[in-house]
Amino acid sequence: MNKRALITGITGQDGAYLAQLLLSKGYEVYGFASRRVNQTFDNLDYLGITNQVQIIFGDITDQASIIHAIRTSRPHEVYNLAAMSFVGLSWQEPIHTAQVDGLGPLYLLEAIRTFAPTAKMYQASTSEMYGNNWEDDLTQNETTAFRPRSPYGSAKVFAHHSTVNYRESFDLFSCCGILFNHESPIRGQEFVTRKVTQAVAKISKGLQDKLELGNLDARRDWGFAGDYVEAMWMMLQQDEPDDYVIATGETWSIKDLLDRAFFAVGIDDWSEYVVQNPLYMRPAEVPHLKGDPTKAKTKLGWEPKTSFGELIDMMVVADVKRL
Ligand code: NAP
Ligand code: G4F
Repeated sequence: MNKRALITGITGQDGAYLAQLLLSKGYEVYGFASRRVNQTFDNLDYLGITNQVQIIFGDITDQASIIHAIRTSRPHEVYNLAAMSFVGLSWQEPIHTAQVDGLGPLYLLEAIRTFAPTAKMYQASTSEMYGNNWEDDLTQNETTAFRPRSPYGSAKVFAHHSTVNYRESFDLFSCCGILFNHESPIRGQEFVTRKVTQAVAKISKGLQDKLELGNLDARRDWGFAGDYVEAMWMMLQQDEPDDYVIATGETWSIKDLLDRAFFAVGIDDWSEYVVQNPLYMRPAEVPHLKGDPTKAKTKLGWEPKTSFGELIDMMVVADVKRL
């Protein structure tokens, strides 16, 4: 019998890569997706798997629709990837963010506890939960304190603790993956890597003059989404549920990102193209993220396969090809 998986947020970057991975392993894949007026499945289309997944419409803030999805799919594994995932927007939509990213996972946990108590559950936690603790811990691991700096980070901390709490209180097999930034050719266009690779592709073709950015000194630990969804799956194949940091262990600044992306199209000096715009500065910044994936390596046997340079090259090439 094939295993059944329910993925919330299947239309997003990670949802699409995870669906592709699970299909390749013979899973029956159900995707929980919010209905849109002009419905598109661009990321699933990009990976060529739209017709292989079964979509159940619903909203993570509507518990009735979650229950419907659980009862319809009868999942062995549930991956909760649904979120308002753009940190920058979370200051403008703090309540919506708290509802979707904080309360949403709790509705899901409660539905699993009631209607599918043997299902294994993955919660998409994030390095954004660490916030401003880099002065204490230059490298963050599973024991590093959370000091969120955004409504998004705060909501994710609530969801993280709820997931751990349901594991400890009700014996649910619920795991949190504390994933550091991960990107791909289907990364949302509002995130800095994709914003840069798209602009670089256009600049290289003479279709754009300037790229407006915010803080160029922030540092992130960037990996490839295709590698990171493997870690999600591995967590649910263990004998015991647990939480894991998934990261590369390297950190790069936005300036490093610009160096690499412009270099990919043969431009050595990007200074004439890039301008800073206060519009893209955040009310509170997370200045430095660098994860320590030792536990994932030791216990799951997981390691990132794609380097930072390979990742940015892959994204630039894909954006040039799209033009
Ligand atoms: P993404 O591309 O923004 O995808 C988010 C998904 O959530 C989309 O499919 C979106 O659907 C769905 N969604 C939003 N609001 C919803 C709602 N109310 N009900 C149901 N679905 C809803 O994000 P991602 O990069 O794939 O990230 C996946 C998860 O990992 C997110 O929880 C994110 O916070 C977390 N995470 C991401 C990273 C990263 O670097 N990518 C790192 C750590 C953690 P629509 O597009 O239809 O709204
Ligand atoms: O690409 P970003 O928007 O990603 P951010 O804020 O780190 O969040 C992403 O990673 C988290 C994991 O740590 C996820 F949980 C979250 O869902 C999301 O996937 O910004 C990265 C950095 C920030 O320091 C930001 O201030 O880039 C800086 N930046 C500078 N100029 C910019 C820009 N970010 C964006 N989006 N746009 C700019 O123009």
